[in-house]
Amino acid sequence: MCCVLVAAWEAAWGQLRYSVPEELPKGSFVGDVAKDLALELAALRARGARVVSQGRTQYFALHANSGQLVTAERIDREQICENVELCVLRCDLIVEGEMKLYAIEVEITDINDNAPSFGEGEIELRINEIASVRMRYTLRRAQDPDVGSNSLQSYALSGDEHFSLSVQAGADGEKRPELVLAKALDREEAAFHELLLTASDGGEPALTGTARIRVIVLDANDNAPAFSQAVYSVRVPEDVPVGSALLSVTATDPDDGTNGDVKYIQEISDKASKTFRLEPDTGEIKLLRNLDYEVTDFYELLVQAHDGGGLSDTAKVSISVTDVNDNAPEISVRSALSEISEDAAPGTVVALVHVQDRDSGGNGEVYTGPQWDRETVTN
Ligand SMILES: [Ca+2]
Ligand SMILES: [Ca+2]
Ligand SMILES: [Ca+2]
Ligand SMILES: [Ca+2]
Repeated sequence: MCCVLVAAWEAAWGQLRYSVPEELPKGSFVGDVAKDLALELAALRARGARVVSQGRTQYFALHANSGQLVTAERIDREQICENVELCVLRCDLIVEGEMKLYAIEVEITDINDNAPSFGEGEIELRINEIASVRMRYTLRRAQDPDVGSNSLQSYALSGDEHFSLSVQAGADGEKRPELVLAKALDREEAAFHELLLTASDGGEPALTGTARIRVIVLDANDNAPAFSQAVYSVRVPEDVPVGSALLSVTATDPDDGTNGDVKYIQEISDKASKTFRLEPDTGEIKLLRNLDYEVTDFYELLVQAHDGGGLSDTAKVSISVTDVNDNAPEISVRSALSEISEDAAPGTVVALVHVQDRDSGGNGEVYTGPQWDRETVTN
């Protein structure tokens, strides 16, 4: 396998150049030094040939029996040649008996041993629900320390029709992913959006890295409170005690926080405001003073629901007061004869009596009958 990957470079100006992929196991074949330098193995062995790397770590060794250059360490291209496209290690073959030194260059070629990575944690974005479609949001870039086609090639986004992906190429050729708002948000419909950003390199096979994107949709006051009914009607008996709750009005607002906080207000110009009190927090309508069907049998109130962001709704409240038999009939003598002859003919009018009951219907019907006797009239 190693031998297939390894290719010997032509020796030029007495210099040997080889090329091996990174991450080969220790002892892997790099180049046939003895053959390429036309040195005899016996001479190499006899004269004490060795390979010395430039730098602290000895990456290569000379295999004494075969005269081959082999790896003395596993070589990680990304570690020794960070951000360098062409990664070359240099060493010298020293033949002590001949006092000769042959320079050797070994190019370490890249293998696709790193997947693109977005680092730790998910990407969190906070976007207002009224953000304009086509707004762009910069996303974290993925890193892939490999080079060429083994490095980062493309991004893809999945998860939600509200968002699409745009990849901009920077001046340095680096790809910058951006999230684009493709469809208007609505916090009341979805307060969060979960997306998946995938980065791929161009290796064979391609490696990928993913990042979860969590979009938190911030609230705007885009809903007015709405009453459950346009008109609330209630019938209450006139003797209902002061302080009683007669009915409740309810408005809902799906927004968040103060944008969805509903307070109820009774229109103060209303004459009914002295009789009824609307509780601002609950929408309960309570009786402030006694009702009297005989004075007012119908009230109409206008009530408003306000949210904390200045939007409101109005509803009508109709209160019908029903009669209770709370009045005795009143009798008044409008005119009467001061005296009457005892032989007055039957049918003589002796007094005009006015009988009144302030109640209505059956409660106000006055029955004048046998209890009316002579004593009552003359007294
Ligand atoms: Ca890679
Ligand atoms: Ca690599
Ligand atoms: Ca609202
Ligand atoms: Ca909202």
